[in-house]
Amino acid sequence: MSRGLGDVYKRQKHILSIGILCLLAACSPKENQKTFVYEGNPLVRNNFTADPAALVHGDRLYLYVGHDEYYAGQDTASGGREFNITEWLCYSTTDMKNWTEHGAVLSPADFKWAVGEAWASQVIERDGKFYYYTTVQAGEPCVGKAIGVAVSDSPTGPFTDAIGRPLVTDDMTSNGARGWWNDIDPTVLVEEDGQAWLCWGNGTCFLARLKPNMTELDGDIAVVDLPEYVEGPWLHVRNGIYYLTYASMGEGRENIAYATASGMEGPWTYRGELTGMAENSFTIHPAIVEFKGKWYLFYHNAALTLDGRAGAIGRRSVCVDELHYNEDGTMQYVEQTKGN
Ligand code: FUB
Repeated sequence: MSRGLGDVYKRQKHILSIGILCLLAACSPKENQKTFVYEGNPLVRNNFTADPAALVHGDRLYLYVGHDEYYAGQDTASGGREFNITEWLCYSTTDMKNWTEHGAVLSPADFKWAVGEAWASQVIERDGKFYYYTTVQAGEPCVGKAIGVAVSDSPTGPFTDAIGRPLVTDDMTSNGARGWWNDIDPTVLVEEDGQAWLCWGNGTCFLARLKPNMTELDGDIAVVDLPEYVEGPWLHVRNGIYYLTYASMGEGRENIAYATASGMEGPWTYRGELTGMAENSFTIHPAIVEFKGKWYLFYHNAALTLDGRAGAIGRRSVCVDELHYNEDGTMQYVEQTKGN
């Protein structure tokens, strides 16, 4: 009798071990996925990458970036044509040191109405679905920069167009200084009570509620007045303080500044610069998340030389530095470091 019980116990232990192994296998990077170890900034060194957006899900931090690609003529182009971004890439980590490459997870070609160009994005999770809000160039009849939303059951895709049309088009907002290309750079925040907000814009910072389905605006589009606002807003909340961090105009190039409020409807109080300008780059673009007890600021510079090509306005590199808060909730100025 006691031997019988021992056998059952051994068998259960065996089954448990197999279960744990399967779970570990499912959670670890697949064999054909490439990995790399963080060696300091820039974080990604085998591709030019820009416009970081970070998402923490479970034990893992996912980093979504635009893939800055070289094209002949890039170095003499101007007016936004310096960029050649035809896909968004995803990387992930469980410890900020060992990174897994998930490759391209979305491309403008995944939106039937798009005619190319993959600018800044953010991915967020709600009720088990992952929503990819992103900037794409829309074709007829909504010509101009537009915001699309794709959805997936997994943070690494596949993502598919959630609504078959842009969520925000040029005709929905006033044009301001940047004309047809001011509807770019979406950021999304879901409050504890479930209210979701979409914020975006170049030259003007737009803000609107999202319906619970995450794929329709709910009500009017407001404008948030922020000093030296250029683009790249990022929303986050910590201890009841709401933060709107953005690329602002520094001395001829962008730096990062931010404002805070006690709620999404404002009023927003300007809190000053969070960083200086990025090395060798006209643009900079913030993403802020808490991961395993530490806060991080992701941004890009253009400090990497890859395949003999120096960093440039359209050949940028994502970096990360730690972020610290003061007692009163303001964020401490972040020095852009080499990270090692
Ligand atoms: O990458 C293209 C554009 O440059 C982004 O949409 C802006 O935020 C700026 O980084």
